[in-house]
Amino acid sequence: MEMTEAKSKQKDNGTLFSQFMENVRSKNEHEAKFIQAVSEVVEYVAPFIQEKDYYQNESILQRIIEPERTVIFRVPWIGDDGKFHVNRGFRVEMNSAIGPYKGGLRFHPSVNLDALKFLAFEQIFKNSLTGLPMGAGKGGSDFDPKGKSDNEVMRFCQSFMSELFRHIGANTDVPAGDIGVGGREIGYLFGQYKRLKNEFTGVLTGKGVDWGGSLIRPEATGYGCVYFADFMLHRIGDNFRNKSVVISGSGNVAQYAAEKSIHLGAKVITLSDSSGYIHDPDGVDEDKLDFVKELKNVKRGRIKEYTRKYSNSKYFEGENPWSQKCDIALPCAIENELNKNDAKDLISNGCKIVAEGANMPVTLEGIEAFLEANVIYAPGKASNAGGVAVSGLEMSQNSMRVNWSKDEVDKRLHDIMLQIHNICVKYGKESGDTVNYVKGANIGGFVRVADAMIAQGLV
Ligand code: NDP
Ligand code: 2IT
Repeated sequence: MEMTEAKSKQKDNGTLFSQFMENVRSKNEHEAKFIQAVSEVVEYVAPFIQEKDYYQNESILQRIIEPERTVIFRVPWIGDDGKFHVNRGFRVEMNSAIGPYKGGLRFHPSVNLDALKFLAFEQIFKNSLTGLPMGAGKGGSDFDPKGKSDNEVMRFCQSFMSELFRHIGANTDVPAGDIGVGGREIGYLFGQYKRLKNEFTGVLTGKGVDWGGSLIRPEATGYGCVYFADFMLHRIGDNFRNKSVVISGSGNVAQYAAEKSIHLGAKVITLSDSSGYIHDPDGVDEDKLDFVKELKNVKRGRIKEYTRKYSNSKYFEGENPWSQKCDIALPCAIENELNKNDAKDLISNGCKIVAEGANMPVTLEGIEAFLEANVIYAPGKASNAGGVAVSGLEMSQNSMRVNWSKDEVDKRLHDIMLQIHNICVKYGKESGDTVNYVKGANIGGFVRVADAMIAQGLV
């Protein structure tokens, strides 16, 4: 039987896209995380552009996966003991179609080109969804700040910036924090940039509020993630009140996801770090959260110490929190921290909503399990966009030389998260009233950048 023209075109395109993924795999064969991130996007964007010749004729997918520029450099520094150390520094300048490169710096032993390419790729779609004029980048180093003195961290940051400064700028590339890079590191990096360029500009975000930073930036990713989860709940006539929430991580994102969950009347029962997790059956309240903030941000201690102070809680060494019964799960630590088996545990324990605070914390098989079980699942590029969104607001305030109030920034953050939610619903609507937020975020994020790339010609 002869195929209709449309069907035959569909088949050709199916082959075209499996060939596309084949090429991505062979060209980046040692980059498993990057391949994972690309295949999640292509799964949804490929069918969307099937009938749109202009995206295909202009090779948008082929161009969008290739960083515009990647810088790799040596970072030498001296330890407190007088010994020499060398780390590797990176900046992946991924896409500048809709604004200067924008994205965080990660200091963690797992940092390599693969990790940063996946993060920079995710950032394209995330930054696009915010509606703000920000392109995409990511950088960092395999330097491990754990166990280092403040002076060692300062010397490392100064050395890192001594190379990075020539590649960045307020209108070129604006780095920020990520894992292992918080207020302390941004301060040292900013100080060195200012010294080298003799310029006080908004070249980094996440700065201290007294020297160009924005109120609500520390809270933004965690708060934004909970706002997003709350919008998903509202769509099905529900909310956070009295829900039990399982959170992984105990760093910047986890702390403020916990804080906003508590504000909305939920009970946060877990937090974790790379050594294990704590379960508090009474819930982490605001006082207990203050203890965690002091423990992690000032004393730089381990989450295990929570159980010494709060005796009703229990520590699980070497485990993640996904086996705990909950209504809402917010993975806020690191990529691939929640696999298919973890997803199955959450599903069988009745979890209804998963919103990613971290970048790509759920594996592809985990996502599939959630979607099959009709768990409402938000990918990080949508639900954790609040951090970079407030970074964008910090850039605006720096350009205008003004400081917005806490309420002003929080309201803007809330509005941006709502707008992202609505874009996901628009592009992710499926049969009946269901929304596939992965589809919505990928297509919604893609369109703006792809159209800008076409408008700007072959670059
Ligand atoms: P932090 O460095 O403040 O905290 C990271 C947390 O994750 C720590 O509790 C850390 O524990 C834990 N962690 C690290 N590695 C592992 C592991 N292998 N298994 C379990 N837990 C681990 O980073 P952030 O909170 O800023 O970042 C967390 C996530 O959110 C990352 O995926 C980041 O990319 C993403 N994100 C961050 C944004 C921001 O604005 N900061 C914005 C958007 C996304 P330990 O102390 O033991 O290392
Ligand atoms: O993954 C992320 O979006 C971040 N780490 C924040 C980036 C930023 O530029 O604020």
